[in-house]
Amino acid sequence: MEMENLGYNDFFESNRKKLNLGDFSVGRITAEHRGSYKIKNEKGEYLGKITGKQMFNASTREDYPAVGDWVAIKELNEEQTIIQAILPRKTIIKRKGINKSEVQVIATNIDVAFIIESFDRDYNLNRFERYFAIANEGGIKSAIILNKIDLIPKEELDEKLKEIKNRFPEIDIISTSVINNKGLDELKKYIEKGKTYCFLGSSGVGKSSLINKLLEKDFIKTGDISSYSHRGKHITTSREMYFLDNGGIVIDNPGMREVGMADTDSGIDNLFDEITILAKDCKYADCTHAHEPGCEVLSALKSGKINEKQYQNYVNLKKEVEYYKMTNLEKREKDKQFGKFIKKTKEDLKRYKNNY
Ligand SMILES: Nc1nc2c(ncn2[C@@H]2O[C@H](COP(=O)(O)OP(=O)(O)O)[C@@H](O)[C@H]2O)c(=O)[nH]1
Ligand SMILES: [Mg+2]
Ligand SMILES: [Zn+2]
Repeated sequence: MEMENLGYNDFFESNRKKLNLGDFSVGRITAEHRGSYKIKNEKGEYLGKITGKQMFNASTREDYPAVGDWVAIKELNEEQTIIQAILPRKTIIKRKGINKSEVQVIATNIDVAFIIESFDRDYNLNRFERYFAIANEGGIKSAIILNKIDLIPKEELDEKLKEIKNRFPEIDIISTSVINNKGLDELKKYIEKGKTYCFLGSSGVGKSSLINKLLEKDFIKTGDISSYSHRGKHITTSREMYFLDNGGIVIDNPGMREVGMADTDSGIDNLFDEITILAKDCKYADCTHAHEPGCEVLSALKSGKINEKQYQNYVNLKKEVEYYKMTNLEKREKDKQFGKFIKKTKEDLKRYKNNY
């Protein structure tokens, strides 16, 4: 495969020269799996690892290679390489984790971020804005893909498009349907040779389906319409780069839940949406998701769909929201009871100490 079609250009070449990388080859990271990287260059495809020294010197996630990176490599054989260095990144998409110190690198050297929403999922203008912020921060242009337009009548679509244009006049919008092949040609034309496009959006909006259409084959597994009522069920695929016939490069991403949370505001919101969807299917309508049988939230926690931190965050937040929703009288009552409880506990302790 030609380096140009992998996205290589003067920017990376001049940095390669500056870094005096000698006769190391360069390749692009197309996928990552537990510390191993898939790397592609004009000679072929390799599995790469970083050196112990690199690991030792890494202080944050950003010091590790990510999908999209150009790296200098030393080939061990036809299949394996050692990553020697990461070439300076042109752009980066990253988000803060639940712990503010934790940063997740989603992808690097991206030209355009496609922000995808669909009407059956969590269509929301604010969500677009949050994604724009993530892209902007990394110096990346955003474009909107409005998918699944087959699900709403044309008048409603026009209404939505007007709404988006009013709010974000400078952003390109492509509306698509994988079901009746609407907008796919437009999307193809939008994608330029040698440029890299990252697909971002919640699980189930149709990122993988769209990429399959662009590839003109069913490469990536997609969700079936099933248990999440009429919502597409999400199938976990890892983050991976795909190469289109016209020379364009696209990166598929797992949904929000897998990507984890962004900065606190958006993060909690998204997490809330995701878990709220799960909670709808709990056996009991008033499920507290603490111990009840048939609790979908707990089973998601058990299966690793959500992690302990996210679960705790949700439970705490829910308590807060519930407290907030209480009337002032109820709050005072609750606080008074809590005060009584503290007082009683202290007295019990005193008695206990005096007696023994
Ligand atoms: N009605 C409709 N369903 C779609 C469309 N695109 C994708 N889907 C369905 O939505 C579900 C989720 O799609 P998928 O590509 O896995 O979403 P991803 O999680 O964003 O990668 C699948 O069941 C798809 O068949 C579309 O344009 N219209
Ligand atoms: Mg997918
Ligand atoms: Zn529950």
